[in-house]
Amino acid sequence: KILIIGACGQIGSELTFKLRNIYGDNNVIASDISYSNPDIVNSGIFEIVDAQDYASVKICVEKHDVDTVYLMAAMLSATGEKYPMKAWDLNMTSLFHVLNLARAKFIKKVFWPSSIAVFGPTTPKDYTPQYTIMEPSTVYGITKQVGERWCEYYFNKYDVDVRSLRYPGIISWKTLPGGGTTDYAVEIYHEAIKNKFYNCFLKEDTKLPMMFMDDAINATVDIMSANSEDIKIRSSYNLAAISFTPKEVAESIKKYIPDFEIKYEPDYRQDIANTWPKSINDSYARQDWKWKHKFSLEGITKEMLLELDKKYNQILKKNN
Ligand code: VAH
Repeated sequence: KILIIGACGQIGSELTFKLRNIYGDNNVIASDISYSNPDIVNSGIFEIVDAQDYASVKICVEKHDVDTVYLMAAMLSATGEKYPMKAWDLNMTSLFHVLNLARAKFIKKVFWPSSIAVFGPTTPKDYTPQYTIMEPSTVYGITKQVGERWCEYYFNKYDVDVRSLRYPGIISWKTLPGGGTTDYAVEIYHEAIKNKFYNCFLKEDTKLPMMFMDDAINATVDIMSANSEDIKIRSSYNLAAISFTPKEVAESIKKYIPDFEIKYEPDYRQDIANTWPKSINDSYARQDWKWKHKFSLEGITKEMLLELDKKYNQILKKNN
């Protein structure tokens, strides 16, 4: 059985639906610290699990005979800068609990998300290689860098089958992200549909690695279903699809909503984005377990506007 910790979140929620489609509803247990996402809570087996409480995780694992855990609970980059110790505690304690359950053989396989946030201001920014200088300057990035070291240590020392991906910014329409720096690339579509205007918290030329949620979910399913011997990197794989700037997103939206307006008022999240790469070299993922992305910026914009137009107008129709 599969347990998703943090199933109410941006990635966790879509991972829950995808894994239920593949493995069957009764084989996937969704869990989170609260009932914050009704779509998840009401659509299958749901448990309250506190990822920072070893007993809470262990009880759920034993109750449902779990052998695979996707640990998707974390505090992201922007919120992490506001609450550094909370971000460190949540991101690290939850990882140790899951790794130690695997070491003690209560579970067989672990997925843990890393991020391009492991790279810092001294990392080469263009086509950032898998192996390079990593001096992350955000709390979130530090937790991802040290988490990768622990994942590799538990694989080498205790034979724990833990697999990880350095996700770029992820764009989706089903569940809003929380507290990320790349969240502008989600908010902009919602605001374009609702108000035809977006006040962007990053500068127009801030180029960042990005990916549509479907690509990120497929990569996660692919790496977890690959043969163990094909997973040659046990820290975390670079993963890439496309890179773009807020200006490029705005231009792609204007093709559908010609009178869409955007303003740029950079805030503290600009300082975070400035430390991250512009593009990522993910050749190891493409060679080791045949990763390839599908969605271009045009494809993302079309899908996002189509789905959000349905979502909001349906609400508008219902309320009229
Ligand atoms: C964040 N969405 O913005 C996350 C992600 C690369 C960005 O790690 O913090």
